[in-house]
Amino acid sequence: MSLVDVQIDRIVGPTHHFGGLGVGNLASAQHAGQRSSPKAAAIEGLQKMMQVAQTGTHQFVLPPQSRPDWVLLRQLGFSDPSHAVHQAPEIASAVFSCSAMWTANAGTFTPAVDSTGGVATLTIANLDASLHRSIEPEQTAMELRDLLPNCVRVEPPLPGGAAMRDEGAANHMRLALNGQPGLNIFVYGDGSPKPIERWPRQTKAAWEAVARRHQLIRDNTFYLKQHPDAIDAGAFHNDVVALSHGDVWIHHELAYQDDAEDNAGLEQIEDRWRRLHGQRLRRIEVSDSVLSIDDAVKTYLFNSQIVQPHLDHAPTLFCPVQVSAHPVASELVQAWIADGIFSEVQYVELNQSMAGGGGPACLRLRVTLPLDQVQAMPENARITKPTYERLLAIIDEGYPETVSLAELATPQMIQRTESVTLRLQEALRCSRT
Ligand code: SUG
Repeated sequence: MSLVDVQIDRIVGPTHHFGGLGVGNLASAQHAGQRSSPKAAAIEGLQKMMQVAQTGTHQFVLPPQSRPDWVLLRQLGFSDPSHAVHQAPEIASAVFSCSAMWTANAGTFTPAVDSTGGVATLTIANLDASLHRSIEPEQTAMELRDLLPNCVRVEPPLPGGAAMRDEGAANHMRLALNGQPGLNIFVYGDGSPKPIERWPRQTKAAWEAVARRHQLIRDNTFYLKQHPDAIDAGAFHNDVVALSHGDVWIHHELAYQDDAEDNAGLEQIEDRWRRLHGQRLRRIEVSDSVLSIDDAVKTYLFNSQIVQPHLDHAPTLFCPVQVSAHPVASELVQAWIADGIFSEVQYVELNQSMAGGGGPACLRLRVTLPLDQVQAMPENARITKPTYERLLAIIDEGYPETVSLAELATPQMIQRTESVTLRLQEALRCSRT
C-alpha cells in the first residue's frame, strides 16, 4: 500500500524568547538574554509551512501551547511570573517557553507496515532532559490525538525520568522504499565513552522501550551511538548531523561512533538494506575535512528538510539560508542536486528559530500514512492559502514585535499573549469533516 508523508509544524508562540535553556545547544547559549522577535518568528515558521505546502506536500499546523504554564509556576512555589523573573529567571523562562515549536521532538512515529502488530504508533517524547521542555508532552499528546487519524495509536511519554530520557523523532531515522517495511535507526547518546562537556539527551534504554512498544520488526531495528565529539561540538540531536528520506541517508563523518559496543554498525545497516531490496542504500558520508563538524552545526546543513510530494520526482530540499552563505555547504547541496538525489533546493529564512538552535527539520514532525487516512485529518488544520492568510492576520494583529523576558511577565503582556494564543487555538480547533 502506498504511503504519503505528512508534515506537522507548530506556530511559534507569542512568548518566544531566548532563555538559553537548550541543553548542549550552542545557538541557544549564544543568544541567551537577547531581545527576541515573536512576530517575526511566527511569520518565518508559517512562511516555511506555506512554501512546503506549495510543493504539493500535506502540511498540517498546530497552534501555540498555552503559556505561561501557571501549573508549573505554582508547583515551583511562585504565584506571579514577574517574581520568578527576578528570583529564578530559569523558571520564568521555562514557564513562558515556546520550545514546543520544534515538533521534531514531539514524538516518534512508526507506520503500521513496520510493526509485527500492524499498528501505526506514535510515542509522545517525555523531553525529561530539560525543565522547559518537560512541560510540553501533556498538551502535545492531546493535540496529536485530535489531529491524527484514529488508526494511529498515540502512546503516552515513557516513564522513568533521566533513565528514559527521550527527545523523539530528532534522534530517529526511517529508511524505506514507499509502502514497504522500513529500517528504523535509533540514535542515542549515553553509554561509554561519554561527551566531556555535555549531557546526552537520549538514552538507549528509552529507544529499546519505544521499539518494544511499537512492536517493530527486530531485524529491521538498529541502534547507533552518537559520537561523543559530535555532542561536545553542539550536535545535541542526530538531526543536526544527519538527514534521511526513502533510501537516502546523508550524515557527517563524526555523527556516529561506529565501533561502540552493542552498536549496529553502519555496514550492518547497509547489509540489511541490500538483503531486503537487492540494491544499495544511498548513504553519503560528509567528511570532516570537507565540512568541519563546527560548520555543520553553524550552518545546520544536516537539519535541512526533505519533502517528496511526487514519487516520480526526486525530493526537494529546504535548507536554512545560512547554508547558502557558506561556500562548502552550498556546493555540497549543488552536488547532491547534480547527482539526482534532490531535484531542487529552496532556501528558508528561519533566523528566530535558528537562534534557539532549531532549523527547518526541527520544526516539523513527519508522519507516514495511507492517503485515505490523511484525508480523514481535520481540514481546518491543513495549510492552504486561505488558512495561511487567516493565521497570518491573527499573528500580525496580536503578536508583540520584540520582547525581553521581563516584559513578557507583565500583566498587560500576559493578557495580550494569552488572548492571541486562544484565538489561534480556536482557529485550529480540530473538527473532523
Ligand atoms: O531543545 N532549543 C531547542 C531546539 C530543538 C531543536 N530540535 C531538533 N534538533 N530537532 C532544544 O535545545 C532553546 C530554548 C532557549 O533558548 O531557552 C531550545 O529549547
